[in-house]
Amino acid sequence: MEPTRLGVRFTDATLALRADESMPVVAEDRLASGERRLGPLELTISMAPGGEVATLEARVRNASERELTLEGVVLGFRWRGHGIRSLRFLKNGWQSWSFSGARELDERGEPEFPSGAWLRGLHHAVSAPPPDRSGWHESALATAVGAAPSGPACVAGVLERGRAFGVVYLRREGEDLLLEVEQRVDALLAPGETRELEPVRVALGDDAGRLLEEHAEAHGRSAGARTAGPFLSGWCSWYHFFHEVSEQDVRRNLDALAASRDALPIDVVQIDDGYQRAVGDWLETNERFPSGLGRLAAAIRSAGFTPGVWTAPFCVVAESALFQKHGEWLLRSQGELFRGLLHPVWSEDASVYVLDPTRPDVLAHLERVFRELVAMGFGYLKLDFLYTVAMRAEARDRKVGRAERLRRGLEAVRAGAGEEAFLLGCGCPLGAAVGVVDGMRVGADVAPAWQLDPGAAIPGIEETQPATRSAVRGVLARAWMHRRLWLNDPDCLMARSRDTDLSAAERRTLAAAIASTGGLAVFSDDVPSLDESSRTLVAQTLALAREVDALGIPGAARALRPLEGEIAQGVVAAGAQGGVLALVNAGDSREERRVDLNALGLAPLAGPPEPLLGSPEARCGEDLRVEVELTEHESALYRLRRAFRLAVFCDFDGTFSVQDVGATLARRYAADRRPLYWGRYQRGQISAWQYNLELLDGLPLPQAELDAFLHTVELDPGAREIVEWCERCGVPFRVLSDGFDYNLNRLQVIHGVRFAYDANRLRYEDGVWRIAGGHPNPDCECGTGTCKRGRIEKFRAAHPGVSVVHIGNGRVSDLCGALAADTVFAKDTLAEELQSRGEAFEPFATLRDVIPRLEQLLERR
Ligand code: 9PG
Repeated sequence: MEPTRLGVRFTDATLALRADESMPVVAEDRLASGERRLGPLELTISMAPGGEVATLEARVRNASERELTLEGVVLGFRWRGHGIRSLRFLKNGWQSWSFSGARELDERGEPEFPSGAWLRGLHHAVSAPPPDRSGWHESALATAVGAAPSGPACVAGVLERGRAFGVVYLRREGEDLLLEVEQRVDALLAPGETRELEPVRVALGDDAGRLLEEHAEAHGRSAGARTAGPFLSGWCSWYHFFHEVSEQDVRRNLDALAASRDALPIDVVQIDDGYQRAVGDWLETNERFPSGLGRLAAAIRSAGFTPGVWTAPFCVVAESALFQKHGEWLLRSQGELFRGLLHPVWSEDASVYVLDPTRPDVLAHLERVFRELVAMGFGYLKLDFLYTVAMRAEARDRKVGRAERLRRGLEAVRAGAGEEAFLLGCGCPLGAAVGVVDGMRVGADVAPAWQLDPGAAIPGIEETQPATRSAVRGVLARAWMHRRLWLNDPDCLMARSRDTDLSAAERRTLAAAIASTGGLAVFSDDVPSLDESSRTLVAQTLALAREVDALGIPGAARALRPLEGEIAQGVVAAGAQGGVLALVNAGDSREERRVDLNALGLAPLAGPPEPLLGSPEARCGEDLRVEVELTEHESALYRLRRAFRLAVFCDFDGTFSVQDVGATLARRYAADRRPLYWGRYQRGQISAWQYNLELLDGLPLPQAELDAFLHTVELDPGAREIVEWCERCGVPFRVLSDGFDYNLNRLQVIHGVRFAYDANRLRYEDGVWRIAGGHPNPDCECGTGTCKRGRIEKFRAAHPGVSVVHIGNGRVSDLCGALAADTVFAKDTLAEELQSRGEAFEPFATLRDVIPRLEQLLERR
């Protein structure tokens, strides 16, 4: 990969804003490290090549005496000698709903858009491609390009943080591939002013899927992605009730959800579009919601769920009080108010106007609204139609570019909502939201129909309009983003068999896409009217998504052959113990799906793939080639159990990590109460878990402080090695911890290590800890929240004949695990306790000492 070209697009700022971005590259030079003068601009480039990966940083200075509008900066590369006859690439759409799927890199380039620049601008960072991009293909944010189904590949993209929008342009030139990464800034630069651009990253390898994952990890790290939150499931009003939703509908469903808590365990109950008096006035309800938002949130909370609410924070219609009061807060275009979309249900004349976050008063307003919603009790905020604020329009402060407008608006929402609220981006340009949102919708809307009604299709954006097929395409194409940039939101499951045009096969396809990618698991049906088989589909999908997500952070799901077809043919999500395989036929005819599990590194299996969700049985020979025939729009989901002879369970606090997180926190933050409860615990008056509850439940330890503390937690010097060794040898490794999921999630991200775990649950509520036992076992004397013996016994029942190793250091929860294991590695008080009981164990100092012993155990079996 050779750096080739550096170019800039700019205009004289005294000119009025052009209606589109068709400004060509006006100055260019060779791309190399150092300073370059391009016309009135001075560019400083630094390149950090690292083997097969290069990261470039760039800075632009206006070296002239005039104001300039910096439209964009181009960094170009040439990939020589890839030797691929027919190249394919992943086209990633600009915002949540935009087309994402694989395409052929043909000679023609991006097809001409049939419906004008404004409409194109709903789904592209650049509403009208400049003439010099004709014949080029494009992908927003990042792309993978290479051979299909497998072979050499290149990933390139912009590690966005809200300073610019990245677009990667691709074109074949003879044997070479030209690859130009553009950053769209669209902001005014004063004389002498300097701007940092976003980092650009380019990497080569032989596995497009793996390259995309590494790219997202690098992006997440550089942008401070919020990826460590717990798994989330929920119910949403939209896809059954749509705009007509009423308070009564929500309450009926709330009651049904509370009554089905055991069968359908969910966290969030989310009210969608339809409650508000007018778009823009988010705190006031219409006549269908007589109690108002606050009371409804309280009802949801007292039923034991997290209340969630939908808003379109930047959208305003003429009917709103906000519009009447603050017409001056809106983006404009050529002397008129700018329209971010047309929506006949929201407004009499369909016009939807857009707030201008370059105004401090608008930011203060956003902050106020979201502070108020959180004060009402909403902990989950779905933020919709976010792209509108980043479209080409006139803002008051022209020094703030389009990506930055979105970023500032989102940051104001975060400032108002606080650190604990879960923010879900929807209709959102992806990159600019990394580090602010917790979740991101990664596909078009699902719908109770597979395909869009042709009568409703808008030329050029058909593939982005609500349809289950389009949603599934995006979810598979963007599976690699999960837990690297945020938690993926695949959109809602609709499991009902009435009031829907989805066939049973299509419902299973949607369920399989949600379950196998492990993101948010939200369903949207009228719960009281669900029949038994639909309820089962919901329950199983939620449980499987939870299981896939629990395979470890970052996310485990990987699309099969991501460059091959427009819609990936399936997903595999597996750890050493196994996982799930989804095979998808989004086509309109019967098709055979084949996958070689051996080639995927999953051999040996403990048995044939087990059909889930009522999927058809698959053929699977000794060679682990799986074959199944799928009818149109049908998918099959399988559980894969991998064969292994040895399994390792490892304590976390003081064993996998150096410090004991829970004990340190208790000592530091509950010092006053600790002696009292410690005494009670020592005397056997309270259990270990009750001790935890007394000290930690309600702990007012601010999240930022906890995070700062977690950053000081070190891992055992052999921690990473033992995980890697287990992965390499096909030995399941699982952390068993009487600590908390939140901390384990954070620490996986902080240390870039991935492991599955069982632990207790920790949530923040009103600034304080709320803890819950993860796996208590009343039959065990340990009295912990996560009984290690219970976990190990459950594992043994499912895997008879497997030799179980337990590694630990503590006398309470680890003793209980140790006594249930075949081989015990012990140090500290666990070693003392076992010694005094005359129980066998192997002493160790660090996990490094354990690895050679595991090797012997594996050989001996
Ligand atoms: C509420 C809905 C739901 C849904 C969101 C968003 O292209 N379109 O016309 C289009 C319309 C609606 C839409 C997406 C696209 O849905 O994704 O979950 O909240 O708004 O109005």
